[in-house]
Amino acid sequence: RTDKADFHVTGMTCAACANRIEKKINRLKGVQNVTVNLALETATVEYVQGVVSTSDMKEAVDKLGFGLKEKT
Ligand code: 9UX
Repeated sequence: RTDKADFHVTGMTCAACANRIEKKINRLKGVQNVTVNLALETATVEYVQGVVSTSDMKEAVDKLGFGLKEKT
């Protein structure tokens, strides 16, 4: 089934940062939709459970030099 995760994003300083993060998460298999908001420092991801995990997303974004923290 499809799940949705909301994250706080750290380290973004310009609009291109937000685009880079969006593209990176979007490339992960099982991700269906990504929205990154630079001003709000948030990311919302729709994904297929069991295909990709929030840990996978954190790892991918970490490699770009940004931080993702799931909101609870
Ligand atoms: Mo903007 Mo972000 O020049 O990694 S792209 S700072």
